[in-house]
Amino acid sequence: MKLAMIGFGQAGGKIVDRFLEYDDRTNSGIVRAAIAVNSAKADLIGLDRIPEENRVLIGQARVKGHGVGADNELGAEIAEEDIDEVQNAIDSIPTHEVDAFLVVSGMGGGTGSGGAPVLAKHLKRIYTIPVYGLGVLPGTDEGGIYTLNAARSFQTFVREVDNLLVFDNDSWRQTGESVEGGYEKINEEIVRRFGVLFGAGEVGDGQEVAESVVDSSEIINTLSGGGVSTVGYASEEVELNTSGGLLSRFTGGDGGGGDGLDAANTTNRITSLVRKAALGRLTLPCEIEGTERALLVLSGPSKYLNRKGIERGRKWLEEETGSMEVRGGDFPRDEPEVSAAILLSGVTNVPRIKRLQQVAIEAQDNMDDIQQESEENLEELVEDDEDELEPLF
Ligand SMILES: Nc1nc2c(ncn2[C@@H]2O[C@H](COP(=O)(O)OP(=O)(O)OP(=O)(O)O)[C@@H](O)[C@H]2O)c(=O)[nH]1
Ligand SMILES: [Mg+2]
Repeated sequence: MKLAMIGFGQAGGKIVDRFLEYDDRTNSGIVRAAIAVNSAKADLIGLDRIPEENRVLIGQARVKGHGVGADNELGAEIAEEDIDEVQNAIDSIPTHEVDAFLVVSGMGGGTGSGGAPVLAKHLKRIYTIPVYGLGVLPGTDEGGIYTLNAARSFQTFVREVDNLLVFDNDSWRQTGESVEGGYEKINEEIVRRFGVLFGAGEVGDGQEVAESVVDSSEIINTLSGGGVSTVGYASEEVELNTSGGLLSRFTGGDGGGGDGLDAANTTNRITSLVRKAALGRLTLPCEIEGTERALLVLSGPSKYLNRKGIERGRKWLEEETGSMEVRGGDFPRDEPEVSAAILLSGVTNVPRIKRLQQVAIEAQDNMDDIQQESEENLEELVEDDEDELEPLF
């Protein structure tokens, strides 16, 4: 499917930049337009691929191009104040050629964390196409302010978008790596997983037509109904030789099926990839049981894909998730691997989110206490004043 991607804040901009690179490399055609919004000038300059005219600096009057320093309320305020500037950039994209918006942001900082939900709300008011969020949760070692920002941002972001796709940095960070090097790898993982999913609905001319190809409406239907989504992924290398070519005649495939491939092997490979994808590391770890809707996308050279494998994988997913709404299909690509990507939409049992919600509630209680305290202080002050003033009247 074709997306208009808007990266909000530094992480958001970097990830959209990587999506453009992925699009170029794989010819997947999912990024119809790319925009970056930030309050930090240096971060916008540091982007590689997003066109310069699509880089929008907000909050100049307030923070002079220096970012908001993880103040997410300030991030939200400047997004509201400068929403027209963001809209100007969006005006230049052909939204009639776009299937959905994808607003991408790191939820732990200030600019993206505060601004992305504001932008999502604005887009929903103006456009009829779906507005999805791709929100990145901070590592738990980043500190309290990042966790608190994420807790707040998550609450509003999930309410404003049609579906919030989540990636949790915390379960993907690797020890012993520099933060930057770590983000490089993490961003690659983000782009691969979401790229395969969104790319599935975008089989172009000249590509082979799949047996049961996934199209954009299936992605949209899986995401509709809202809530939080997570993505599982697994892949296996296969030989990429053109059918009827020299290599395939000599190697004879691995069992002597119709086109040199054993159908049972093909089916078994698919079913085990589906299990690995669903039971392995998800972008947001959770219990898959209780998932409301799911979409299974099998991609790879079409001779390695078959309907039976996909059907079995789909059935297995239905049993494991308990969902009555599991879609599945294939995405033929000439790459030397077969992969299974699984979108689990409307997941309910997510320990990380429960902890974040707890943090938000505690912070709210603290705020209420502080507020009440300051109100009491104020009352006392006024009373004191009244006491003192009384004799005068
Ligand atoms: N996956 C990923 N996460 C990142 C990356 N850069 C930052 N983050 C995460 O995103 C959070 C927010 O950071 P930024 O995006 O830099 O924050 P910002 O929106 O620019 O806001 P301010 O810098 O406070 O103005 C951090 O706490 C990290 O968890 C990145 O390249 N990839
Ligand atoms: Mg920043």
